[in-house]
Amino acid sequence: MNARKQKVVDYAFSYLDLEGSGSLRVQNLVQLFDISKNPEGVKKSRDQLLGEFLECFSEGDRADGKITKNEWNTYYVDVAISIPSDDVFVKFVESTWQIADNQHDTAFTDKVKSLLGMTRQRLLMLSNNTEEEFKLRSIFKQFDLNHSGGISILELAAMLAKLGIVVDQKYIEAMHAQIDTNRNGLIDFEEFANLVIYNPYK
Ligand SMILES: [Ca+2]
Ligand SMILES: [Ca+2]
Repeated sequence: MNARKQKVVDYAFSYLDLEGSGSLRVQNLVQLFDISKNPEGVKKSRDQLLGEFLECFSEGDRADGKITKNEWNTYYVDVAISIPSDDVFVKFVESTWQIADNQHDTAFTDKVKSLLGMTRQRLLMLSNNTEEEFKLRSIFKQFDLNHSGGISILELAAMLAKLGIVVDQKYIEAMHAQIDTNRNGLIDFEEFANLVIYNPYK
């Protein structure tokens, strides 16, 4: 694999290893595995792709339900052979794991981090610098416009506008993905409180 391919493969691993444990769980990845946005040039079906993916982690030492960084690399070395184009390969890895475009670009991630920091500051201002749960809950409710119990990407966009933070949609999506740690598509109260209280995105 050349440097460009390696970079996205490394990034995908760290992106998926939420707890920084150094290995990924096959079971979790199967649920995420997405081919709906595969770039042109990748013609295989989900069953085929997932089959090859699972096959790679089903032999000997590799059959323990976990994927180490090395095993991850081994898999993608094979994939890279069947997808010679760097552009197609990068898009393929991004779309499989729903990594937003450019997210592994350092300038982009730095900007997302600083936006998260800014959002946190404004939320703290709004709560008069208290981190008390009832106060945070009432702020959270204001931004959960449809009372679904979670903040969607659209609701996050409205929240940021209200906080005076105006940015492109791609940043909003990336911020949402960062805050939504359990990846269910909504920022629930715990995830919201994490952002405000712990500032985990320094
Ligand atoms: Ca909602
Ligand atoms: Ca969530």
